[in-house]
Amino acid sequence: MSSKAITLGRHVLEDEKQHPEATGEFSALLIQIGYAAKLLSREISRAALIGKLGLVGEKNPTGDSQKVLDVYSNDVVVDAFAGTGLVAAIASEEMQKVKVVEGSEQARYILVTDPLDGSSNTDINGSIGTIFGIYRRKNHGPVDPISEVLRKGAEQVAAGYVMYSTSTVLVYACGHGVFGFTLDREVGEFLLSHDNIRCPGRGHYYSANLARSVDWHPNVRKYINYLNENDPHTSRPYSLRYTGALVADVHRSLIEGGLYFYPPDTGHKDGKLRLVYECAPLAYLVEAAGGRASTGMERIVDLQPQEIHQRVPFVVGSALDVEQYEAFLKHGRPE
Ligand code: FBP
Repeated sequence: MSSKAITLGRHVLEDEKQHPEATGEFSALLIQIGYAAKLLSREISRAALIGKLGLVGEKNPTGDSQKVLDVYSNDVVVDAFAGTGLVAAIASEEMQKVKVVEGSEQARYILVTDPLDGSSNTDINGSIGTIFGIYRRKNHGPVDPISEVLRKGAEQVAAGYVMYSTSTVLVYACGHGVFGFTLDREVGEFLLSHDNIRCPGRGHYYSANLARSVDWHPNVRKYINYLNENDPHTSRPYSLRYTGALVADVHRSLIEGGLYFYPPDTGHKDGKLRLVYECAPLAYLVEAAGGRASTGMERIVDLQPQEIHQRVPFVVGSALDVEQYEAFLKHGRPE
């Protein structure tokens, strides 16, 4: 490995130089996320050896059975910011309420997170992830957790994800492009591996749980039939790839093009994915790379959340593919 490799810390600090008004808190926050990701990467990779597989026997705020790694990941993220004075409050998939971070009332940032995405993959060695979004505090003084967290995704100042798979990759955006870092375990550093990621305009993969398609809007089913038709001029048929982890399917769409969608169905009348800490951060990031993210009707980052664990229909990925999904949903045809 060349000593010229750019670490996450160096990248963040160089970005800070573009902000003469910066206090260093934002950089420290991003570096602390990197630290939490390293810890999680280590423990996740040996979870089967240290009794961290299986269920805890509790349900999370949206009714999902909590895995041991769900709870552990939430603790790691929360503990990583305890006493740092960097984050005033944290909203998480694994916590009913927004957590006001003790002693950090003066902190200038808010963190929203899905500490462990792809829970159904934990015990089968499948890809999993962590999703995060960062907001600047709206108000000063005592923290009003709800108003600080129920914000439009467009107000985020940074967002990203970590993917724990064949390697551990951290991808983030904070207003100047989208960058990916791969964890070099020996060195213990995230090193720049994907510089200025641009999402291809169109791909030839789609990710969706087709087992639920019987419940989907007929126009969504028309769209799938359209993708499965044979027409080399439009790169069809597309190939189906569904990992069971949103982060992994979004990562593929970001790097190779294509899209992921989770429409409403009988069991999820508003869709399955949570707006505040799953959809809004990924939408911010994918749009920063030139992609697109919506409910099929509305842009995700324009949505005003009504409650912390609110679910929304979600389609995300290559701009032309998502636009085509939206056209099918509205008109039942490609445009
Ligand atoms: P978790 O954050 O609880 O894992 O839920 C989200 C998720 O697991 C996504 O990662 C994935 O794409 C989807 O739900 C899988 O849902 P389903 O099993 O219904 O296809």
